[in-house]
Amino acid sequence: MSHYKSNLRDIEFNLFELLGRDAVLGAGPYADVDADTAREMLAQLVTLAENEIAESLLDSDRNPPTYDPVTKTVEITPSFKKSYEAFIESGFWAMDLPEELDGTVTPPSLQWAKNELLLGANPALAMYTASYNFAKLLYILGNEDQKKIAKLMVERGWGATMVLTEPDAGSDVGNGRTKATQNDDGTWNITGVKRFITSAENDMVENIIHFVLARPEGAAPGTKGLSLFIVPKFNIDLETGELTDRNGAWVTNVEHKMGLKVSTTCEVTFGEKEPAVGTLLGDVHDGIAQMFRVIENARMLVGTKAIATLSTGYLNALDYAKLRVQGADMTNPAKDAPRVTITHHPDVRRSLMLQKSYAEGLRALVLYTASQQDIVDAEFLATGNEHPADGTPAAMAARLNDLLLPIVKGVGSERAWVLLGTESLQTLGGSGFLQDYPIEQYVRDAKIDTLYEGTTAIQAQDFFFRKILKDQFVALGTLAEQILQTVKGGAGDDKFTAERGLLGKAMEDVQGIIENLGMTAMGAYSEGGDPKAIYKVGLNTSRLLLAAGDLVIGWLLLRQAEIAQDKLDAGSTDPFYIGKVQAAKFFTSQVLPRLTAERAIVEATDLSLMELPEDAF
Ligand code: ST9
Ligand code: FAD
Repeated sequence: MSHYKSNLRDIEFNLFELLGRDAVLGAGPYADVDADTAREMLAQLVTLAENEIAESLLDSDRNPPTYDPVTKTVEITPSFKKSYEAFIESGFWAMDLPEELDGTVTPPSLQWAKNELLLGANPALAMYTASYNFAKLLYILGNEDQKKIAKLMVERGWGATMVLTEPDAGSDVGNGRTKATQNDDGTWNITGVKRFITSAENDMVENIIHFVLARPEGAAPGTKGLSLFIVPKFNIDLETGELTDRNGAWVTNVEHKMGLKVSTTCEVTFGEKEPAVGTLLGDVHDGIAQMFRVIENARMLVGTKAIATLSTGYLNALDYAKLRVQGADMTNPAKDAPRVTITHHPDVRRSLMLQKSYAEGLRALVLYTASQQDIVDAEFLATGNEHPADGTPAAMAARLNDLLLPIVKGVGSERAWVLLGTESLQTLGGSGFLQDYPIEQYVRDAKIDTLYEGTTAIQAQDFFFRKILKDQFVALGTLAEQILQTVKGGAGDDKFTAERGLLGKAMEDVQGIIENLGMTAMGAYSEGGDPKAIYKVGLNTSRLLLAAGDLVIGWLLLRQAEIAQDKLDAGSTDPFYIGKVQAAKFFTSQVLPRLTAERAIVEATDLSLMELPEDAF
């Protein structure tokens, strides 16, 4: 039986009942894929994900890829290769591609629904096959030769990597030392050692295209001095498309890890013996901005991965809880009382509802964020304009997407990894600790999500400093206005008066936190201000990110509950809708009130922690 339990019903509820994607599908640039076709595609993807793709998850954890230091090659677990081949044969990767690369043009919301299914079934597979997205970016940003490489990447199914990290440049990408020196023919020689590079070597593809950040000689320090180079594993004859000689980018080590073992994490050495030759992306020195196009996509992917894993973790726990008989019902103290399934115990119900509300609330967040991307993408496809004019709906959707990305990535990964351990695994008791069930692997595989693509601390700083302060509160204001509508909503017979009140209070608390941190930051940066006051902000940015995440989740759950309640009022007895109403009631009453305490902590923050001598820790 498959380890992977998808939740197609909830995906479709989000796409069609909450977010009205039927109006986007089958129209404008997405004319070829209407809502019925989309549903059919998702149904096929579920079958593929739960079977061929999920099949190798456990085996490839127990039998991870092997690295040969002599040939500097990696042999991927055979069962995983089969899953990989099944996905390639399915052709569903075309959903991510533009028409020019023979893609099936689909809106991002449908692409992320597809991604959830892949990431939940076998996350590394979605990471290896993200190469199609890299090809799309290379096609958009590349010069004529690079566009040819992009086409070959698709036609021949090549792999791709994003290459930023170095031993002394993790979070601090601008500290990178890898060098680029221009050759007489305009190409560049790359020299240096990068580490932790995902998918940099494997035997499933004939070539791998590395997207490498390096510093041209004489360029400025920091991230702004970095340029992005396209460095193939094998050089390519662009006339014939054939591979020529081996380029000097070699994997010199593969890491041994806690989880996600089938995803190779590689040290890549450039230009040690023979030159590692690359070309400058799009012939422009704009490396960090170009790489952030990849990073934004990858942050969304990592958040979706975490959330997909939480969802299958919850559904596995739920199945177990429905079957596991242990103890008597609390209302019957007799020693010989009949034994009941553990779903009868209040504490198990609390735990299951906590898992359900976060898993479903976070899914709604992913797809709501993706629906902002739909607006931006449709504008680009219609006009070719990547930077919509200020004041247009597409410009606002882009800003809202930017604001939400650190929540998807940072909050999605933190909540998923913790809840998978403290709640999903816990539901199985001691059995959860065993490899007989998939959850212990889910916990190990999901931990990485809080680390790569920028740790949670980095997401939190991005959220506050870039997405709120630098954006001058514009996207935040738009989001707050939408939440306020839900707080105020409801007719005379409104069944959610209490929940709206709780959501309103949570919003007030998050606004209070932002106001406090905003004033503190402005004070610290102002002339004559105390620069050390900025530490008070640094002590609380992660707290703010998680609080904002809870607020947005609570809001989306309540919007879902409104839709569900309408169905119930119209006579539906569908337990799906009953569950939706309960999830909103639970989350607003049991999770959101905690934000008042978070606000009090922020407001009481002093500098004592920063003044503490290091040896007092
Ligand atoms: C990694 C990979 O961990 C793990 C998994 C791999 C999975 C593979 C799958 C990938 C799928 C992807 C598909 C790709 C294809 C996409 C196709 C799409 C068509 N937003 O604040 P400043 C830029 S990889 C946008 O001064 P510092 C911006 O240009 C390793 N841009 O920063 C800005 O200039 P300006 C991941 C942003 O102090 C410039 O950077 N490693 C954003 O110089 C400088 O900004 C990390 O993630 C943003 N949010 O540097 C590193 N932020 O302001 C984490 C910055 O003028 N560290 N820019 O616009 C950080 O993020 C740091 O905060 C830092 C700081 C490096 C940005
Ligand atoms: P550090 O930056 O040393 O951070 C250590 C701790 O300090 C963290 O808790 C961090 O939050 C905190 N910290 C650091 N700076 C700050 C700050 N300014 N403010 C507050 N807290 C801070 N990289 C790639 O380029 N390509 C890949 O494909 C890739 N794949 C990866 C796959 C795996 C399995 C792993 C483990 C890593 C991968 N990475 C990749 C690298 C990954 O992005 C980095 O590990 C990550 O960005 C963190 O960098 P670091 O490990 O050096 O930690």
